[in-house]
Amino acid sequence: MILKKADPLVDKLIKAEIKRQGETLGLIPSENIVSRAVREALGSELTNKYSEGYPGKRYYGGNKIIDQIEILAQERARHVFKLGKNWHVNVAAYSGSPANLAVYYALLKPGDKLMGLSLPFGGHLTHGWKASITGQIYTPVQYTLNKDGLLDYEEIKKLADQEKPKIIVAGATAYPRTIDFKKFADIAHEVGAYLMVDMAHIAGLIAAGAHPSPFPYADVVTTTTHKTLRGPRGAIIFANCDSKIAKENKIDLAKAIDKSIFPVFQGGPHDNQTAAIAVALAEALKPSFKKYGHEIVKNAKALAQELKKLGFSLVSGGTDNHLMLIDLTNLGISGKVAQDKLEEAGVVVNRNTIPHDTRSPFDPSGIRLGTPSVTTRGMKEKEMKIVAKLIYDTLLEKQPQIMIRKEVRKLCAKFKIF
Ligand code: DSN
Repeated sequence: MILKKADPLVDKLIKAEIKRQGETLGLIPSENIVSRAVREALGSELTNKYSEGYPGKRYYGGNKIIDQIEILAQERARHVFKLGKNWHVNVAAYSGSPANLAVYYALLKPGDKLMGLSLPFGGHLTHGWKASITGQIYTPVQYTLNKDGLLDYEEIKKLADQEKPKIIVAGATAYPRTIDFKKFADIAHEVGAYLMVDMAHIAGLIAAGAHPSPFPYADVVTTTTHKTLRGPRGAIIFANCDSKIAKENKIDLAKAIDKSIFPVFQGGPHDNQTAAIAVALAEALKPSFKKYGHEIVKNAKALAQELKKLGFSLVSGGTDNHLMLIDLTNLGISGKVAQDKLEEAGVVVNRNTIPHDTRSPFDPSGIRLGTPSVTTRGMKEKEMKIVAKLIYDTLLEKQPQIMIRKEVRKLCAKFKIF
């Protein structure tokens, strides 16, 4: 009511976006729907505060309460991922990209080799892709996937042995299969590299026990907090204080990473965001979140299976996690056309390159779909079959688009967000 009066235009736009989210099927695997409690913390008066520094070591007065909030978020993060005191937790990074860059700054010198999964194969910009500063300041070494769209640990090992990177990043934005963190650790540690796991996409699955944890193996783990973890936008960096590689390099991981976030990359943390992260982490500690994480995977498997039944070709043949990639090559439509058609019908996905794509990233051969949001809405395997059919009818033009849009609205009305 207050916003409506103060700024009717922004109020109207927010309401339009709420309506759009409510009436469409959000299948972008990096998106989710946060609780009202998370939104309340995010929209709280904590945004009024400046707190440069860390708990007990602030550069501004008035931070006694903020300190408690930050410590609470750190402790909850430790509980969610079942970590001992040897893991240092930094919850101050604004988001995933600056968190990753801050880790590199802490551990690398300009020109050092940074090895990660190539972006068109499902990696991330910040894993050393040439368009990102991470591929410009550091020397990128990029691994890819085999012809079946799978990580090839022997090839990754060969590349690591040959290039001797300083950091190997394990983690992806478009990889539908389980990642073997032990294999990555063996490869990295044998060449004296740090294993950094960017678990952003699968953090919620790891918290729920629906994907193996990287913590027994990694030197550093980064994550965003807004994907499967279902919190506000933000990031967490975890540093393993027992890291042998760090000790060999005489680096105090915790100190180096904290310093890199502040004062090297950032000024004051976003305290409202930290509080919202703490709220989301408390939610992730509940038994219902465990169930949620497993349901995301069950739904993804059901959606993948149904899409395959309908004749779609999926990269790697299916999924073990929350996402899948449809290879549209034999349908004769591009990822962009598919994304646009689906959006018209009320199904929101993102176009994506597929491994060994011959098309451009702007108009690639695939689309990426995931189940975190629809699972939050309460949809189950039965609904995934309906969703698959709606995608099929849209892309193969089996029904007039207006009819599909109606069906999408009806389904969304049964599984309300707000
Ligand atoms: N943009 C995110 C995603 O969609 O996967 C990664 O940061």
